[in-house]
Amino acid sequence: MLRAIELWRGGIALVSPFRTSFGTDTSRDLLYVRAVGDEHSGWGECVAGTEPNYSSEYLENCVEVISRFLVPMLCADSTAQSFIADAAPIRGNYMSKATVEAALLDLQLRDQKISLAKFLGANKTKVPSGVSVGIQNNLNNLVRVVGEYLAQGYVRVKLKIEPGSDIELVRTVRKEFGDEILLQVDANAAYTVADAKHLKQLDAFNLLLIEQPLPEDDLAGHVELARQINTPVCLDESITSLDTARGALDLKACSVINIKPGRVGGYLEAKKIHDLCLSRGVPVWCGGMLETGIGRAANLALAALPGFTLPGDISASARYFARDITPPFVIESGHIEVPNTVGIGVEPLPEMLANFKRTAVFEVAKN
Ligand code: OSB
Ligand code: MG
Repeated sequence: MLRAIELWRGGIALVSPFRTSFGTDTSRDLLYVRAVGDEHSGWGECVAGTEPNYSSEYLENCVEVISRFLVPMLCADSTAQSFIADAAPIRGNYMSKATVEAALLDLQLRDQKISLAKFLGANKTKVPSGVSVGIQNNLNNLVRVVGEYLAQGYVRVKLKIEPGSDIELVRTVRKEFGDEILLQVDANAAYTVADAKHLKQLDAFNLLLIEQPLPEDDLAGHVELARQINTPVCLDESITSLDTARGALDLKACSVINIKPGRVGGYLEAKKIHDLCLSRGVPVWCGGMLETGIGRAANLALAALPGFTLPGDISASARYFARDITPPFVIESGHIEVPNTVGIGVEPLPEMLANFKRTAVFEVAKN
């Protein structure tokens, strides 16, 4: 039975600034939802950023939506599944819904004594680990940073690109590290379809894919671009649901999908998108939002599903934080182990949680 929902707020510094085409992050503002039951509690991490620049959602807005609209929908019998059905009238707000859903799932799976990986249908005990490399100040730094990650065993490198910082980055990394490494780029919507000819130069570098080249609403532009370039187009920001995934595939706006549970309203929807892509032979991979161990643990469970045939952006804790909120996830021979105990398999360390504030407690009505 669900007794209460708590909101926990805090922050954590990144080990190095992370620059994308939409901005630079040096730390993460954190919001966790804790679902308190009779015997256990479950944790969910909100992936929204401080500012609405990756998508229209942002952290303070999630606090408001969760407190004002989502929590009042809960009762003692709520499950992740009933919550998602009840929350259907609330439009958008995917990251807010995903946070509450994740906490409820963790709680109910702990009660049922099964792991999230098992619940979702995982068939792997560890997953290959890729790394997302932010835009660097110069090419020397890029080579150094990529070299360090490769030395740590990361099996796939993703370079963030933007107009003015693209073809040369890829050329340099290929020249330095060879044609064998798995390499892809992510533009975070920084181009327009008028850049198709420019982006076609990427075809020379045998990339796994180009992620979200154009604005999230520009599906027609992605269709046009995908026709003109040979590099597979992968969508991130544009895919917010099973429906948008199906539409993008039907239209041929993309041939690969980056699945982020936060962006699509939770793990249940993420699983549906995975199932659709698996049935169509469309490769998927698990994206990241610089999550701490709470979100990372749940993403590892998802990434262990059979359709996740490309390495994801789930790196080791040390790639992000000097000290994670949970026991650290480590990379070993290019892989990270999938938690296999109950629920998401981890909890915040008490000494780390001591730096957080419990900013709200909502008692849940007894039916
Ligand atoms: O576009 O995939 C993205 C981080 C924050 C917001 C958007 C993105 C990213 C990343 C980092 O690329 C992935 C990670 O290592 O968590
Ligand atoms: Mg992306």
